[in-house]
Formats: sequence, structure tokens, C-alpha cells
Amino acid sequence: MHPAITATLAAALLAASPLLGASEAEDAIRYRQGLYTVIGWNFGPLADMVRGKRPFDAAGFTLHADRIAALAPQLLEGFPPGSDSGAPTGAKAAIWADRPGFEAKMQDFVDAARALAQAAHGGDEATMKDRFKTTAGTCKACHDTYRSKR
Ligand code: ASC
Repeated sequence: MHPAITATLAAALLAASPLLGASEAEDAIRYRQGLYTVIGWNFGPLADMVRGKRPFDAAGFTLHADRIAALAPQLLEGFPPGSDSGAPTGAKAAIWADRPGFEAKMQDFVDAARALAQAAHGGDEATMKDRFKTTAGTCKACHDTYRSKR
């Protein structure tokens, strides 16, 4: 085969192949799902406090808010190209097809989580609850577009 054709074919194959091996994609999927599980674990008590299902407790609120603020910035690395499949996942192909849109939604969550933790350290209950609602809104906004319905 002509070298130019071989090179073109090789380039086409590379472009079509996932950038990650199967086990790397699976690791990334497990990593991000683990993070979302831990974030959800910490989100629960905050939601309960905001909804009046458990007594407001500023120290507990701050603990969980700090954890979420620390975890949120670690999510994006769990979505490398090629990790759209390899293990059961609700992540939509739009995450990779519309990367700037996805990263903007992710950044909204990171920013909101940071503001939530800052409010918690500020100690004003109304502000804490308000920032919680903003944060929950950023979760939902991303899920609406980039996560398949469960
Ligand atoms: C949760 C959870 C979500 C978000 C979202 C916030 O606890 O599992 O996906 O909060 O419902 O609107």
C-alpha cells in the first residue's frame, strides 16, 4: 500500500478508537461514580436541614459543605475522552460532544460548592440555606443535560 494511504488509514483508525483502554475507562467511570456517591452522602444531611427534616446544626452543616467543596473540583478528571463506555454509566455522550458546555456546568457546581462552604464558615443560617439551594440547582442543571434519566 502507498505510504500516504497507510498513514491516512492509521490516522483514521486512531481518531475512531477510544483514547483510553477498557480498564482505564472503567477506572474513570468507577472513580467519578465513587465521588458522586460521597458527594451525595454529604448532600443528604444538608438537604434534610434545609427542608427542616433534621435540626439545623451549623457545625455539621459546615463539615458536609467543606467535604463537598473539596470533592467537587475532583470530578472533571473522571470524564476523560473514551470514558463514555466501559462500565454501566448514566453519563451522556453530550459530555464529550459538547465539552465546553459540560465544563461550564461543572464549573458552576464547583463555584457554588465553594460559596456554600464559605457561607458555612460565615455562620449565617439563612445564607447557608440559600447557598445550598443554589448548589442543588447546579447539580440539577448538569444532570438535566448530561445525565441520562434513571
Ligand atoms: C441530590 C442528588 C442529586 C442532587 C439534585 C439537586 O441529593 O442525588 O442529583 O441532589 O437533586 O437538585
